[in-house]
Amino acid sequence: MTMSTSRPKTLRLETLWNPPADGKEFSYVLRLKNLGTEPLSNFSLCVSGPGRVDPAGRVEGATVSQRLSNFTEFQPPANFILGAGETWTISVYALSWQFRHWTDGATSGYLALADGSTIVLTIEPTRSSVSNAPLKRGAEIYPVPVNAPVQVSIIPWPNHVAVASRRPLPAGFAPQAQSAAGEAAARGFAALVEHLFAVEGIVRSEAEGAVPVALKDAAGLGPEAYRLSFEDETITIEASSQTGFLYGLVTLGQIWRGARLHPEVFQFPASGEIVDEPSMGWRGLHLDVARQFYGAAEVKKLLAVLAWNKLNRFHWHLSDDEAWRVEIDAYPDLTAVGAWRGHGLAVPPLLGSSPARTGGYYTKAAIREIVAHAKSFGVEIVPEIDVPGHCYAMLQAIPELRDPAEVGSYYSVQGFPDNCINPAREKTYEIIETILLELIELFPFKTIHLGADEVPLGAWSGSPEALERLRSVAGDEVADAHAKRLNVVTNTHGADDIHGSGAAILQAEFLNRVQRFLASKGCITGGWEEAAHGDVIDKSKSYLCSWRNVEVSAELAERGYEIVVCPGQVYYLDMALRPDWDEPGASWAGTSDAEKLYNFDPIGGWTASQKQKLLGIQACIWSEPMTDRAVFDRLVFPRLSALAETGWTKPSSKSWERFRALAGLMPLLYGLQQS
Ligand code: TNX
Repeated sequence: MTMSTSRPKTLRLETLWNPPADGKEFSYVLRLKNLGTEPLSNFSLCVSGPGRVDPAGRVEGATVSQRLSNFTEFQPPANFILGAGETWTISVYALSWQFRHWTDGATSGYLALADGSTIVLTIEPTRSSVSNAPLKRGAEIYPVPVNAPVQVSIIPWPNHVAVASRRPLPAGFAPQAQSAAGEAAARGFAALVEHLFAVEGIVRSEAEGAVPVALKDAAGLGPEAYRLSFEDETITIEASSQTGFLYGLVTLGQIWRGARLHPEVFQFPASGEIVDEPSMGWRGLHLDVARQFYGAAEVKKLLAVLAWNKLNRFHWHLSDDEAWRVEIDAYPDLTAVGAWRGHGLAVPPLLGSSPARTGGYYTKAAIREIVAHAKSFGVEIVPEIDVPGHCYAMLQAIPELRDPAEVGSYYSVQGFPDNCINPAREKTYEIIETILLELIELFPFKTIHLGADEVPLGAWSGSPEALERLRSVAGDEVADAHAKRLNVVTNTHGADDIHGSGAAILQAEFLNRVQRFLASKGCITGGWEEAAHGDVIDKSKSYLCSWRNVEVSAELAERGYEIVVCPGQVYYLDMALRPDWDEPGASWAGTSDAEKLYNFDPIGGWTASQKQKLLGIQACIWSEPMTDRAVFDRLVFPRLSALAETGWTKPSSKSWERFRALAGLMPLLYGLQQS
């Protein structure tokens, strides 16, 4: 149980990163200052943030009494008293990886007292001894220039633009539908602009001066295509589907906003046409809601932002080691236990969460509403439950997913022990299939992502049930070798490559069976690239998100997998914009600013036959560093729009200069700009 939590102003935690220099090793220094008048005793210090203290490494000034991934509890020396005005200094000389950015260090800290209560500390972002630069937060805005290279403002840039002359700006628009698809699009568009730009009144009545926009069915156009034409005061959108009409309206809305907000730069055309359709079918965004929780209101606004960028897939990462976020009727503990972190709970306050119970989950009612909302914005949702690895929270809620006779430990790359559900147990399949049936019922797109990433090399090496299964499918030699991995610490410098290992064979057993189950329910299975281990999933009923690099993507396409390209170096939006300390985010995969992302070719070096396997591209938001919503806006925008243009616009029509001139008009999620 969580006990009371207080937050006095008199206790302060400062953290400092000293990079290695002049032959000296690095250190991470934590200083607890007692600025009050009372001495403090009988306490321990708990911190969390993306960076991880190595429990086996040297620590001065304290001992590490608990560590789970990035959550660390430090004990002071015996009988320690922190007197008024005094400072307790802890120096850590071993970390899972060296810090590079200001968001790497502790983002929350508290004291745990002997009676179970906690004291929340005032905490400043970690400083680096070699950088005094002000820390960056908020989106980097590209101001609209005085002279833009184009006269109409549209992102992603359409594939055929032939508009001319200028007419007085309409006050707004009144779409006039002639079919159910047109009507649905008009309603979706009204909701969209209400979400994003309510005060502007883009959709309004003729009584308020709106110009009518005729929505006409045109059977010959593709499923996301539209033709927008301007002629003698008449505006017409032709399309063959709801999404086509919606995209035509979005283009019209964007042109209107440019001309209204920057009348000296952009025009509203009086004649001509825009004929447009996307070059890639899958233009997505992945959001990790496990590491940090995003409420339904945030998800809905994000979906509106996707639609304004003509992005059409939302990959919703609903579970991970740190939390389980979706209501499942058959297993209420998944959310009762797995959706919350806090001091003394099954999952401690990881990644900057507070000692008080924090987190949350989506009820089925909330999910249905979000799915319907997404549909009206032309966005299909792919839910992900990440199995068989990344299951620490799930295992806290449903211990039957583990072999009861399992001994020893293995660790994931993020420092979670024994975080994989057991592929050799019948019970595992019973539970997973029950969960999947509930998910299938919630998500009509009938595509379910099973994760399958980053299973540790030593997974299940202490499970008699798993070893027996391995022995029967791969023989004694493989099983004996796998048993020897028990308690061997791996994953210390990036995720293990488990190709060909016992862990990969057991994972393949699991995926083969679960993928067949999903297919029997008419579903496509998604997976991260590791789901290809053993080549066991049916390539005609699955797709992979390939994250290492474009060479891996090409190789998987060559092997016949359908591919969504999302290389960490450029499309992981938790990667920092630049390598500097003052930039938030991570950089284990690389750094890329909006220009680099814009110019990146996701299918560089692919052969024509490999290109046949391209579904499209997506950006991935992993949430470890996103404690602060101004960090979210900085990392996601305008890079998301740069990705959207890569997915939509033909390479020959792309132009960074034009994109930069228009990007400032695109919405942010929280509206937090760099000051
Ligand atoms: C890798 S690549 C992960 C995630 C982390 C992310 C951080 C992959 C499928 N998994 O678990 O959040 O790196 O950048």
